[in-house]
Amino acid sequence: SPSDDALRALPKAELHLHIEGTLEPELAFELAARNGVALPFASVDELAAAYDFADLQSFLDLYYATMAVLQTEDDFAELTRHYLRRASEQGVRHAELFFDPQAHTARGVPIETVIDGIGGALDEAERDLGISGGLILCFLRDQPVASADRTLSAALTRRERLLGVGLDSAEVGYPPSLFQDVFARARAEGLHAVAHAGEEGPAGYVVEALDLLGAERIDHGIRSLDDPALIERLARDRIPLTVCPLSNQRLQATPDLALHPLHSLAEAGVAVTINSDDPAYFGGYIADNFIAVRDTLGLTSAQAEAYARTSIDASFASDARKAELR
Ligand code: ES4
Ligand code: ZN
Repeated sequence: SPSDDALRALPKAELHLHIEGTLEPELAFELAARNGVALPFASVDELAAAYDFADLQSFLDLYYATMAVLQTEDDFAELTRHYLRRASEQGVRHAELFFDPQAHTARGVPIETVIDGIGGALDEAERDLGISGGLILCFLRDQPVASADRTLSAALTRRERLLGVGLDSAEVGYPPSLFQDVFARARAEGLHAVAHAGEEGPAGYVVEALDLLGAERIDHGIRSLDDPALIERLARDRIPLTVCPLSNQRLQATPDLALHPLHSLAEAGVAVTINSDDPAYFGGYIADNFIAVRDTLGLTSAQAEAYARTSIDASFASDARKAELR
């Protein structure tokens, strides 16, 4: 099977990464001190020790609390610079970054501060590291639809910065159908659409994301296996799933990495990609996910190359850029 270095060297696209989920404890404490924000932990070690999650909600509580240290445009740029440097070392050549503007505007941070900070660092990485990419604005599904609607309107002052919209945060009880109108408005602006579905929620949420939101990719989607007709549809229509093995393990979305459905989905003909979700919290970046898959489920060189190639095909990069990356 392929070496760690071989897995790192494979050219890949990162399609499921929350930029706020790349906030490492060290940087969190540095920004907390710089901005005079109190963290509910006394030290880097104490914060890192809290990364022991029972489910999605227990992670989200810590994720939203810790990101309060992000205040200025430079904070967002620094966070993104740190991530892109690590991503480059892990073979990422194209990165589509999720961000959660409502989690910042709720704290009084203007959306322009968020978008300009992350976007500026992406421009630098394009120049200095040869990484292409863009931003996907995620609506928080556990917040009111009216808030998502206001967020989209505010973000349209930076329309040229956005690749698309997505849907994240607590899933169960917040079906995609709630967001049908705001997704329609985003698509009318020419934005791509993706959505988290079937992480903890049912396969029916994946169907809703496709039918009602016009989702072009499904983030996670592992519960799709409960519905054989849906699996057939995903395969036939080439709807990619952005799967995150270490995340699923840490949040106990799957009982054990050795039982993860990644290969089953691929063998059913679904376009599956391997991604990192919130790498600072879940124990690794994208190549670390490939390595963990190799060590638990097994991963041949041919399989690893196929997953990496699928990530490029499933990206929103231009056809010219995809040709360059393959
Ligand atoms: C997330 Cl793992 C996951 N699921 C849903 N929403 C999220 N936001 C950040 N990470
Ligand atoms: Zn996610």
